[in-house]
Amino acid sequence: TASFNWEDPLATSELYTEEELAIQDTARQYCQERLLPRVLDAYRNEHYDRKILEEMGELGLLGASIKGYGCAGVTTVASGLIAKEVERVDSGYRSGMSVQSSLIMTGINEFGTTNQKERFLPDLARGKIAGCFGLTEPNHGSDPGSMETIAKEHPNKKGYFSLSGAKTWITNSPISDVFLVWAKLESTGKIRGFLVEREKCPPGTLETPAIKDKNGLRASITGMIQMENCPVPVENMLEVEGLTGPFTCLNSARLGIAFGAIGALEDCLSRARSYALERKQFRGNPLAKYQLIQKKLADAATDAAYGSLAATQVARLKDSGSLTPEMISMVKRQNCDRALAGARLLQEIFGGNAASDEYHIGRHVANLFVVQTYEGQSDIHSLILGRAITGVQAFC
Ligand code: TGC
Ligand code: FAD
Repeated sequence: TASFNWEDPLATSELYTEEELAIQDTARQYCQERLLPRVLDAYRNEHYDRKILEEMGELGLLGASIKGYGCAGVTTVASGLIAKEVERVDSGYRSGMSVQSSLIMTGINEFGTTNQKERFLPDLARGKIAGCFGLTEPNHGSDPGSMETIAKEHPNKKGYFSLSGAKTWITNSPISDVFLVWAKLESTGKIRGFLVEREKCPPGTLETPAIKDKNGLRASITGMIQMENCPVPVENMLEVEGLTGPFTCLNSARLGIAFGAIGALEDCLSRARSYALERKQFRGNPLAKYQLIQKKLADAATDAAYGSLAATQVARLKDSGSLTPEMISMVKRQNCDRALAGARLLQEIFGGNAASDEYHIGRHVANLFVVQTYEGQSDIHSLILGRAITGVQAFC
């Protein structure tokens, strides 16, 4: 007879193939053995170890669902499980991986020329080069369609565009070799994607200062992309026009976040459960004996189980070709909201010790606020869903 497993209450793992489970195991082993021992130091010192991308590349974790070009070609579910294992350690580590895998590599794979794919994808897959995705600007975050970054014909260099403008809050920008920058083409007013290569930019045309002193996602590096008449060859423009380009990349990354946020919540749950069993208050009773504590654990376990099931279903629908972007909005929003709310509640179980970073829970809470904000803040996903439900758009 079946018995209840608090770590997988709805037996979601039964929906995974043996290969998917093996990939999850490999990712979990790497994350627990190699990332977890580094995370406290990285978070305290706001340091992202560039070697992590190479290590992930060696294991085939980067751009894992892409077929060819040195990528593993796994299912969307397997790729989601990788995100879940990385974020079980820290959202910032998942962030560094998502930007490389889902944002820049997906952009090149979906909309790149054969030449662009051959030039960039194998090195990105191995983590030999680092990439980032520049959509958000200082004046335009939720509304990227109003971006001000401009690409125009270069006045002095034939066969080149000149890019000017600023992107902000860009994960990996200070350490990136290649930047997928979204800009409006002056001649058409349409948004286009450009692959900007750091080593080919003349001095003073590209700056990528880090944004320091963050109060979340400190194990990930974030910065700006400042461009002033930055020359980019015509052959580095992607073959897609309009917001469909960046949003297609975001579809992939947002689904990864739906898995990842649940990984973070599961880590909070496991740590809170252990703490509640060990910590004794009032006549030697463990906290776990008290009903209010049990309710917190039950709520978080339920949200994690529902979130895993839903993300798995959406990933399967992606692979069978029946996905709609609204499904992704639904799981990105719900899983981030529930992970953040759950982590905050579980934090209470640690009492004063929650204030020490050695218990890890405060780090997850601070990270999950950011995860709920980037790639479409939850209220923005509510509006995407509201538009799909009513047929009326409420953005402006
Ligand atoms: P809207 O009129 O809705 O659409 C404009 C065009 O885009 C197409 N489109 C999509 N295509 C593919 N997938 C999707 N999910 C799509 N959503 C829209 C749409 O069909 C249309 O095409 P066309 O051909 O008709 O022009 O655009 P809008 O300007 O009204 O947009 C509103 C809204 C709210 C949906 C959108 O702007 C939005 O999602 N805002 C949130 C911004 C966001 O998510 N930014 C993310 C920045 S990257 C990031 O945060 C990375 S963090 C990574 C990490 O560290 O892990
Ligand atoms: P705003 O758009 O100013 O929104 C502020 C608040 O107003 C939000 O709560 C929002 O939901 C609400 N709001 C906005 N419009 C409406 C409306 N019409 N109706 C109701 N409410 C509304 N971007 C990238 O391009 N690449 C990256 O790699 C990247 N990495 C990031 C890493 C970190 C650590 C952070 C913090 C951000 C990152 N971002 C990145 C940017 C991120 O995507 C944006 O911060 C996010 O999209 C929100 O934009 P904003 O900060 O400008 O907020």
